[in-house]
Amino acid sequence: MDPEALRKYSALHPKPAGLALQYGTAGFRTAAQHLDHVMFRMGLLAVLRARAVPATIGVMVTASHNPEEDNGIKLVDPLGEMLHPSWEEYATQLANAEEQDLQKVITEICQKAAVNLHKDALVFLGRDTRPSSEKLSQSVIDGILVLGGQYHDYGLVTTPQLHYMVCCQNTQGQYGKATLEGYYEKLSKAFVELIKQGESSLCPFFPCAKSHSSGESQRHLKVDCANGIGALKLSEMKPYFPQELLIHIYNDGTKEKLNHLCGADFVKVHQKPPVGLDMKPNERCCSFDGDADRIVYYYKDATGHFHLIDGDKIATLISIFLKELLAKVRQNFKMAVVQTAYANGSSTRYLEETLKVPVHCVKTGVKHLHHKAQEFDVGVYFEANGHGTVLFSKAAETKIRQLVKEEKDDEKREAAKVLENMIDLINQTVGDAISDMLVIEAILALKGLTVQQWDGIYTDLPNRLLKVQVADRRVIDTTDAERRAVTPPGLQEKIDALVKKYKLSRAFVRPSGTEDVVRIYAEADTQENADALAHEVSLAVY
Ligand code: 16G
Ligand code: ZN
Repeated sequence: MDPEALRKYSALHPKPAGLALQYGTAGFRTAAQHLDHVMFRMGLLAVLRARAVPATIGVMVTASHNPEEDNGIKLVDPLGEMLHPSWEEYATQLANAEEQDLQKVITEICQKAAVNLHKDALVFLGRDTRPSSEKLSQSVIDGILVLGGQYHDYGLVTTPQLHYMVCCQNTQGQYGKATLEGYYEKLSKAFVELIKQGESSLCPFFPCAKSHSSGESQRHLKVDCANGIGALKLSEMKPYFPQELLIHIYNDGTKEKLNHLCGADFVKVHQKPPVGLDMKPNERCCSFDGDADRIVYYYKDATGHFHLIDGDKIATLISIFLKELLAKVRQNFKMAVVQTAYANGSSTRYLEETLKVPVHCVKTGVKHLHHKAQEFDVGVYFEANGHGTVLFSKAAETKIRQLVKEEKDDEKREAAKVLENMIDLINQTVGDAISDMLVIEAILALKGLTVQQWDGIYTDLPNRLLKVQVADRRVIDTTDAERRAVTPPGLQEKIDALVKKYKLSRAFVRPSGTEDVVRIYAEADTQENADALAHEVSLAVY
């Protein structure tokens, strides 16, 4: 490391005095004009991480569903996972170091993490469509180069595409080719094969699929791309499945601002359709978020009533489908669903009692769900907000591929074939709106389900999400996957007493990991009761 070069380049990316940021659940995220030094320093950190593992590391410049004026950055670990928690700590230290301490902090990280400064380092870089992203990723590059690292800049990509590239690179191509064509080809080949399987009389779901795919109207899907990167990447991918799915892109970013009155977060939070997408009764629609790692579905019924199909219903649909196939391949694979406290109570009840699939609840944040899901042969995880994917254990994947090649029993082999294509279609590195969308579309086609039938699997309990500003949100500490408050003393008892007043009720409070607020969630038998309970709990928090 050349201290003089570090000083010189760091001076070109000065830290605003007094600014302290934290690497939170979604990396660093704030107003774009405050992030230049963070970008430079995360370039440095990515090189250190790449040398410590050693492996290729990813850096994504995005602020997901935040307003267009914001930006952010996240590091991606070798197999496409979120950055290891011990390195989140280093990221925070490095981002907040004063100019004169930068060298010292780097040396400390190198010592603590046993970084070999002589190793090669390769960093994969990607960015979203925010106006600030291009310049900010140049600052990341400056950081990479100062420490002698190398980089490959993928330019405009979705967050999950970057995760995919990093995983491909570090598994020597076993997961796929680390190019955009590689991603499009892998996913679309699996999708087209699934749709084709649905047309064969050997399909495990025959004749459901036949009736579905013959209905031309069922092949149309309206996609709100939040005026973001999803629009660019989805239009690049469309030609790979010209007939199987007819995609209509809305909010493509040519007219309006990113995430403005549209996108998955807007639709989920406001429980209403995005602006800029005209919905006819019973048409199937979905929304991506700003970096295309989240998805929700919805439709309007004949009376004009809006129906949201969130991450919980997506997890349920996928679980029903996979459970049926797993029963046919008869391998005793262990399957489970991972949710957070925000999962609608009806979804948990349906999964446990009707579908008889074990459900686990973990803390909010993709990394917690992902980690838990890795314990099973088939781990389905989704947050209610539409973040999620499915993980297959190596053993299960190997067995499924073997059944496809060698199994003589038609029923078993055909079910394994569907599973094999699902494995290839699913982005197992992280939740991916494009991949999840194709998974859902394939399932609806194979099972011959309409969006209304999917929605009707269970009825959501009415719920309300509130946020309140308190003097210090850290006074609230939670346990039991954030479902119970342990501090301040007495708060949980108050919540328990309030919950008892209503039927089918549940409520919890937790400090946000991304905003300076406390979040309150309540559900109950009616919307009035859910609203009242949430309000009463919010008063107890003050
Ligand atoms: C982040 C998380 C998301 C979580 C949200 C909760 C990732 C990639 N993203 O956006 O999963 O739902 O934070 O925010 O982990 P909150 O702590 O403010 O409620
Ligand atoms: Zn996102």
